[in-house]
Amino acid sequence: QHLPNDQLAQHSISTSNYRTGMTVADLKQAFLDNLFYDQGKFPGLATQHDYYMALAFTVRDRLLQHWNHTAATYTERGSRTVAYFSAEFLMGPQLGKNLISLSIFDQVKEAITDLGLDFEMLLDEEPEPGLGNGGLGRLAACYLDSLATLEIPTLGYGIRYEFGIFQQDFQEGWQVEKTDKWLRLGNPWEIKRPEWEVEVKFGGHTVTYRDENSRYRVRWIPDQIVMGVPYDTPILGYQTSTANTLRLWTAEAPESFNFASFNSGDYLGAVYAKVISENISKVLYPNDDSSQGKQLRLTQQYFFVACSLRDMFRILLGQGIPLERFHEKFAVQLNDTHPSIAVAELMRLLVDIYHMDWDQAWSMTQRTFAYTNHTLLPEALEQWPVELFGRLLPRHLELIYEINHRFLDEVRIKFPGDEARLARLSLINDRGERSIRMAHLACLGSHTVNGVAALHTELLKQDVLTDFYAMYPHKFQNKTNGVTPRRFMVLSNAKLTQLITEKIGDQWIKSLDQLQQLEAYADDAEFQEAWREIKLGCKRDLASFIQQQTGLIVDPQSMFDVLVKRFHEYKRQHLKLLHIITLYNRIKANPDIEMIPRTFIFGGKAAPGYWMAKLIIKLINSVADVVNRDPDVRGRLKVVFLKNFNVKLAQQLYPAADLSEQISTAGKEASGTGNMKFSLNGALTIGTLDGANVEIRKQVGADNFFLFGLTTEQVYDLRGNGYCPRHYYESNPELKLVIDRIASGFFSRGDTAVFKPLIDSLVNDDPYFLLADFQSYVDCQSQVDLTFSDRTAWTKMSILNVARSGFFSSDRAIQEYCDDIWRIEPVNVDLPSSDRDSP
Ligand code: GPV
Repeated sequence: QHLPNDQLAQHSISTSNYRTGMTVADLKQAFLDNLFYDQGKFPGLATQHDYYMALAFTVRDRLLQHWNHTAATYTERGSRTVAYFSAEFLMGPQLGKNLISLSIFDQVKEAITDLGLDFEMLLDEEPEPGLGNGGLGRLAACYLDSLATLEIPTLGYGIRYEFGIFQQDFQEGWQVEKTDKWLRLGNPWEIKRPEWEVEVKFGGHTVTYRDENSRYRVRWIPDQIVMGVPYDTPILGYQTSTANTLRLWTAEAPESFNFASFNSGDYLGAVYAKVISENISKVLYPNDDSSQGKQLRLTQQYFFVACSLRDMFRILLGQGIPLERFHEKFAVQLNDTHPSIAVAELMRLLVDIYHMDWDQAWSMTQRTFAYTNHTLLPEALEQWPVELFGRLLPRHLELIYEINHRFLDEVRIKFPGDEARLARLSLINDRGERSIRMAHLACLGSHTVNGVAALHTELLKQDVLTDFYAMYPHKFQNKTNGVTPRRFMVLSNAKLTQLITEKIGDQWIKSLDQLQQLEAYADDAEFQEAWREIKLGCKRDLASFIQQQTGLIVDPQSMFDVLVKRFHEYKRQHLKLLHIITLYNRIKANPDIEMIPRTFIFGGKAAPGYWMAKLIIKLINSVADVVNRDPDVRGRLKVVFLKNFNVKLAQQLYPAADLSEQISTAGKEASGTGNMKFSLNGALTIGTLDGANVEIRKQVGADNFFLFGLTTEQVYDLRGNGYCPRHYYESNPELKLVIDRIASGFFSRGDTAVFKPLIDSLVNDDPYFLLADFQSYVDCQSQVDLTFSDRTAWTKMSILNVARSGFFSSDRAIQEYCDDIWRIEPVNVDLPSSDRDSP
């Protein structure tokens, strides 16, 4: 039975009482109330965490109005909805972000401060929800933010990992990993929805049978069943009434399953089966830009995709929309190939369960999905051995064979007699161990395929997906990535936000292009001074954080030169290191040499199984040890490696950076998004023509960007003509000295073995062309120094970088997805009149 809607409206929680009121007095009362009734604590016994929880619940009460009304509106209207499928959502802390969205940051701060508590400390108390590795997961989070802000009905679908990305620590300079128990003290932002649990099948075999019309059908007889239970988190739009939902799935054992073993006395066996089921959502795979090929990973992928599609059918049918309109109700975006098994699963649901004919099912499937590719690296392109795949998903394997069969017939018509092309395009890779190419399944099952930066999309068309481009050129689009200014400017850089708003008003927060108006102040001496003061303030804050974390004292007047991102050889953190050692060597050779003081700041995790990346981390820490202690350096160079880089730390770093290092080998970084966050906080970029760097340089102007290194084409040519890194080593004395110093054990207390694998790789192979780019990089860094010593010139460039980076808002990116891929319109959510104008 249902309560009539008008009852709901009449008794709708009103903002005039303290439970959801927005005045400072209401907020104080509600906070104390939650401390008492939810945490069951009185102030004398309460921990920082109790205070954080009480505050989080106070905020949650205030967003439920938005959340419930949004859900009611979408349900009533049967609104077209984006379903964003992603194995990762790197959301970052929610409290501060929600305060900004609700426009109650200042009131809440006042209420908490009035009560005698440290507001910043409470914000800091929130554990990071690290359900992602890096760029891909953070992009999903920025996109949810923009979708809500643009009032687009959206469901984010993914996995509620019990352990997110590991916590990084250092032992003797080596990375060590600790499990991330982010849920240990409870998560106030999620609501469990056990009533919407679904069953997911695994394994077993298929049988054929004839239905009532004696049509041939297939039934899947699984040998394992797992329950998926959804947990919902609200995603507030910025200053809108829209609150969308992030729905993450947890695996649980079915209550009744394995009762047989229970009754036969195999109690431990039954419990063991339960443990096995629950392993599915236990831990996030810590690999970035590379696939591990483990069965558990495929299990995770199918688990969340199957849960999500089932959930979408429940919603569809619950709204009385006929099955045949699934693709009109939902636009599904596949965030890389991780959820691409959805193509086969939707076919299975339509054909096997709903008995739709193949052609209609396939047409609906292709109209439902769109696929975003995030990488050109061969090791990241997922391929599942047919063996493994068939054991876990026997019916899906049959369906993929059928899809492939029909597809290859289509290829034969378009390209008669081209056997080589058939082999290249096939969903099945026949070379070596037979495997399924998930990128091919994703391309084929989608109406649109997009890259994440202009260069990346071009390289997809010319290289990685060139045969698909030849088949379906109309499917390919570019959608350059973007980042949300709400988190990465308003929340993390309050002073800069205030200064900008004083000059151009506050519309830029929702229309980032308006930052252009700042150009008028680029030469204004007073504005420049204020701009510099803000940067200096952020650098002071970071300096005190560094001292507290590492004990190192760094000078806020020095240039803060920042390189933060996941560790990967293609991202070339070790090229930065070659530069640092070059400067160090110059000081050792000539202790009185004039040098612009720099603080080098590193951050980032390496995949636990990626040995070379871990060795690079060790080398950074070893160089830091030597350089920071050497009295000859006289503080001119400081090397800091901040452990456990995550969203929280990122928010402290971008505002304090002078120089943003974006130094990947050209043609390797699909886009990058950190590059955009730096630029929007007034850092200047030193970078290669890779990923979105190309577009940043175009937007801010070549004069306001430090460019170095080979182009993609030059890299291809050099590789084709037999690249010989040793030649660079032998002919460049400064480079040789750097490499020899590392090899000699200078940074490792005489140990010549430890860094040998890295040195050998560089001098003999150098697959990422560090030695080829070394001189260009070092020269460009001298240019950086020269510019930095002219404060006015530097500040002007910094202002222009911000003024011209509005393009990199995720709002712009999402608007393009809405217009060109999803064909979806906003839905305005109206709150009951009593609440509309609050606070
Ligand atoms: I594939 N990316 C990532 O973080 N993890 C992955 O597994 C894969 C891609 C990244 C790319 O490396 C970045 O260049 C890009 O900016 C980001 O995805 C978002 O598109």
